[in-house]
Amino acid sequence: MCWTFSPAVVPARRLGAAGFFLVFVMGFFSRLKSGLARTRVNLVGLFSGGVVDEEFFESLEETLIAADIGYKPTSVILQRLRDTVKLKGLKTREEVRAALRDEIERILLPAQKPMNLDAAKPLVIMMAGVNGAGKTTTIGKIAKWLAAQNKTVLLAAADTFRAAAREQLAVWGERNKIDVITQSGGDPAAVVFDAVSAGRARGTDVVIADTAGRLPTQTNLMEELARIRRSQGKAMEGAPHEVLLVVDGTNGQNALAQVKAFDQYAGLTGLIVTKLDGTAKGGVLVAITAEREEPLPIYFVGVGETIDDLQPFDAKRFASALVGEELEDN
Ligand SMILES: Nc1nc2c(ncn2[C@@H]2O[C@H](COP(=O)(O)OP(=O)(O)O)[C@@H](O)[C@H]2O)c(=O)[nH]1
Ligand SMILES: [Mg+2]
Repeated sequence: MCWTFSPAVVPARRLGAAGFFLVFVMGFFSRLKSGLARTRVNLVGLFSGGVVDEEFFESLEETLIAADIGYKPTSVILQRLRDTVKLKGLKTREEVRAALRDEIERILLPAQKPMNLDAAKPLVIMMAGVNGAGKTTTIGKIAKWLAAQNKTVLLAAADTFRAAAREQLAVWGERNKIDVITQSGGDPAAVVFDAVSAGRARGTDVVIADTAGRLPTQTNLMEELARIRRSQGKAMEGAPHEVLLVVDGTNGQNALAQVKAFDQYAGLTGLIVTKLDGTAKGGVLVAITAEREEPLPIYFVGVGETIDDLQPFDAKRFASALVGEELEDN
């Protein structure tokens, strides 16, 4: 599965010549792992040998905080790790690494949930996020992923702020041979209304609405997002069925504030975290998930710029990749 090599070139370049070779021959898990290389690098150093003592725990704590796991989740993880070390009599750092992987996986697992593509027809998905988070790129990637599952897709170019945004979506649409609903007028609510109506009329499986980037502090734009959401409900009862926040993984802890604000205005149903290939802050997924008792599903993670660089989120794989363990590709 996923034996394409071109998509992996981007993270590979960042890893230098050795990384290039590695990525060239590797599959699914390795792509995630190479993507998380910058987050992982400090952890790998910690686990490369030595005794399990107080100094080790202190370095581990610093490293987890540096990976943007956050203070509170880090202290919970550390406490549980110390308990496990005592209880099970763990002696080696390698054993602690496995225990850490289990702790991270335990936190992330509730966020691992596949999107139910058959919840409605069309299933209407609205994308939201700050500028440059990766919304439009991710829509292209999801469209390809959906097409591979024989789902018909219609895109709504509701980022009406920038003409370039419409064109960018049109290019993604062309590449995937998918229609894009646009309007010369500037009202994003009207564009999504049209797109959902067209999706219903055509019997399309999935309608995905792109929206303009906005900051949580831009109250009028956040209110506009709520209006865009309502407009989809007018075209089809219950729509949008998914409201996804696209979060730039390099934003680190700021992602937490984004989740809160976008949820408040638009009622989020899930998350996509992008750019995990270029960040030392991959731990932010742990921070986001630990924040809520019932965490939002993380449907996908983005690990590169090309169309194949999107993976359904898998808690175990992510935790293993983060702590630098080996797992079989599949
Ligand atoms: N490295 C990397 N770049 C990404 C990823 N997702 C998106 N990008 C890049 O981020 C930039 C902004 O993406 P875009 O989709 O236009 O963001 P938007 O403003 O939210 O629509 C583009 O250069 C994308 O190629 C990712 O997972 N990894
Ligand atoms: Mg965009």
